[in-house]
Amino acid sequence: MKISEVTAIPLAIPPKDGQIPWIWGTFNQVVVEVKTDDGLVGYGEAFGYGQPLAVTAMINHTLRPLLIGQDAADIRGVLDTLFRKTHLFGRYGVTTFAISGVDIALWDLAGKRAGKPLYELLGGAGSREVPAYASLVRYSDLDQMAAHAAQAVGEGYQMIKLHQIDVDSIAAGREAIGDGIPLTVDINCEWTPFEAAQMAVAMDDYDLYWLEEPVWPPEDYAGLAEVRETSGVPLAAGENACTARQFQLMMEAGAVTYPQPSVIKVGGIGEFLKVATLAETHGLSLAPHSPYFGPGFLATLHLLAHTRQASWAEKLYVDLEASVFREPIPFKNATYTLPDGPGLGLEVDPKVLKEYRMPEA
Ligand code: SMN
Ligand code: MG
Repeated sequence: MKISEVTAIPLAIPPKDGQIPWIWGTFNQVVVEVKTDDGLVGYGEAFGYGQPLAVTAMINHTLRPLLIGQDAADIRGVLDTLFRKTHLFGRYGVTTFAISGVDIALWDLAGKRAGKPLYELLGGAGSREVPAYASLVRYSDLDQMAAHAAQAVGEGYQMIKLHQIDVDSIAAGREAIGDGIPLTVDINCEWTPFEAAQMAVAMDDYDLYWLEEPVWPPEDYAGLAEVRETSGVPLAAGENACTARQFQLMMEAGAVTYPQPSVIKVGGIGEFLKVATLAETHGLSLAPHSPYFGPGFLATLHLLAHTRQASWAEKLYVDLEASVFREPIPFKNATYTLPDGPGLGLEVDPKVLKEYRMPEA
């Protein structure tokens, strides 16, 4: 079965009315559509928040010619070709985000061809129930932040992540959610290791389950290891790491308690699985990064159910005006039920792809 068409579709679906936009702009989704000569269509997603057109161009102009005519069933071989033929453009960043989207689409195709859900192709799942934690956006208004945190707990979320970066906000967040709920804080790479160690200790007065990406730059694994050791606070990081190679360096440096592979950035499903194996051999639990809404979120649910190395999926606490899927992902009491349709398990809605498609510059 040969690949006959590859198209990256950049989307801009706004949040529902009244919901706070994320500081990085719109929640762009780059959906990757791969067709084969026997009439099947697979969907993937490549990371494109803030910069959807760069990733779209990488797929449509650089990867597409390498893909047309290749055997869609040979996912490993195809991925190896993509990585080797693009390494001159930089292995870590847009190139690997783009490759991730293609990889997910090829797995979706493989599932559709076999008539099996992705988790079965991977070797099965213990349970199709996947609990989620609520990941709040960063609020400038503390009362608004506290109200959303309390609302999430009221809806049944068993863990909350804040993106606030000052101690007062963390105090307010803890007060809003009460003592029994694990609280994590995501800094998005602001501080030197010295500053980070001080802030980690100060924030840990409010009992942090993990502190996420406190150090700039994100690949300062020695700096993260220093913060982890001197503060004693569990650290999470990895959404800015691409390929299992970078995770290997991170884990060998002792940088993280919770590695956070992001399936639409790390290189796709195959690369995520390698990270899961690395984590297992280092005795670490995964905390996958998944503030997504489309095929990348579904792929994460399959991986979580299959690897059983993580307790929660990350649910960005925002709703979008429309979904790329015809049906919602079954969700109750802050827990998703993995769909068991073939491939990723849900059908993409072509009307939504058309209506929210961005013009390509
Ligand atoms: C994050 C990254 C990208 C988009 C939204 C949120 C954040 C997280 O770093 O881990 O949730
Ligand atoms: Mg993060």
